[in-house]
Amino acid sequence: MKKVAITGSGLFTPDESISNDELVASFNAHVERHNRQNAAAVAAGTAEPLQPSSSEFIVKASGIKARYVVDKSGILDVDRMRPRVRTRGNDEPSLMCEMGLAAANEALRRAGRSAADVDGVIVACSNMQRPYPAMAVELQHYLGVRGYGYDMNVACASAAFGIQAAADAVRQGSARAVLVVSPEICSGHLNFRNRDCHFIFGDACTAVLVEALDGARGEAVFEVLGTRLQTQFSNNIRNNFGFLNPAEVPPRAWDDVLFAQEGRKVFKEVVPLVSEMIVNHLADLGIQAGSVKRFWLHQANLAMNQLIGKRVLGREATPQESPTILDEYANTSSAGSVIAFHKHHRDLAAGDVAVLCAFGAGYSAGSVVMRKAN
Ligand code: CO8
Repeated sequence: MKKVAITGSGLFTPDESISNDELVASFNAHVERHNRQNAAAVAAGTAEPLQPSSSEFIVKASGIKARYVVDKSGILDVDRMRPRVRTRGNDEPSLMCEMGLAAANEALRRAGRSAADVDGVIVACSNMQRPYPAMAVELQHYLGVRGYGYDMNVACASAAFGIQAAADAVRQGSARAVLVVSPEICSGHLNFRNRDCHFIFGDACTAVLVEALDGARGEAVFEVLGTRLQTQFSNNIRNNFGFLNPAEVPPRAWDDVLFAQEGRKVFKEVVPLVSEMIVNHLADLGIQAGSVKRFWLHQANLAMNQLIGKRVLGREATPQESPTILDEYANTSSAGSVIAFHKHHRDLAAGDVAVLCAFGAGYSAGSVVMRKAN
């Protein structure tokens, strides 16, 4: 069996960013208009007024200060409150493919590889732009990769699941190298009219190249010491969007096919699940948690990550040990932990051990324990 490594990573960040103040101004304009239009019903006691959002709440509850998005004006337009995405012809790359190309090409460049060195492309993310042809096959085509491509969706944990699949393929010799690409256009299915979640998500795309350790020539090479996956059914993060929506009787409400969650319950249930998974995974590999130099955690909530750090280390993790990118990017679903990895690995030394851990809807969680090789 071959030893396996992550030898390059790439990140696509949309040009446009929305601050909390900008998002809250749009949301509150919607609230004021709705309450004005429904003033009679509110006065009669037959309708509840909508409550305004606030930047202070968002930062305090989540740590999020801004988010990058594929279309700012459509989201902030009170008459629309969703991104505008140009409908593309079948003969041009999809938006997800375009984002994937940028991230994948950077990962290849950093790994010192080209498309000719790659045998597989896995698109691992929460939402596919269409069911088929698979996004991964389209991306493979535009990258010029021979071999195979397939899509997988395990919500926010998708990248960790993709890395395990890629590592298994390389280790067993069925592929020389596999790209794991996570394009997330979370703004497309976020309910910007829902105060509880309108601030949570942002858009981005990441890619990592997984190949044999032997012969790796990336700028920074991380040997994969082990991967672990876990799932446990929960309806606390749910999206009912699907191909049967047009056939469903009675039809669902417009907001029932968008992201919804019980944030408090998710927080309480996922923290112990993830902390135990990391502790057990490290113990099974004979690694002391205290010797781990970096944790690249899923970027959903700052307090959640601080608590996980505390449970794993028995003390608070420093910002260097557990870097945060959600302040700038918000929750980018499966891309989040890989963005943290991409932006915060260059200072590590050869021999340093680090953990990438992603978690989210399902529930689903995955950890990748790595050691820096060069
Ligand atoms: N402004 C002002 N007040 C607000 C707002 C707001 N925007 N929103 C809620 N409030 C109020 C509430 O009404 C409540 O008031 P009251 O106490 O009077 O009832 C009070 O503030 C507290 O509300 P919450 O209990 O909801 O607030 P929390 O402190 O729990 O914070 C969070 C909410 C930030 C959502 C927090 O619970 C959290 O982050 N939890 C973890 C969630 C998580 O990790 N989810 C992972 C989901 S992501 C994932 O898996 C990917 C899914 C697929 C990708 C989807 C892409 C779109």
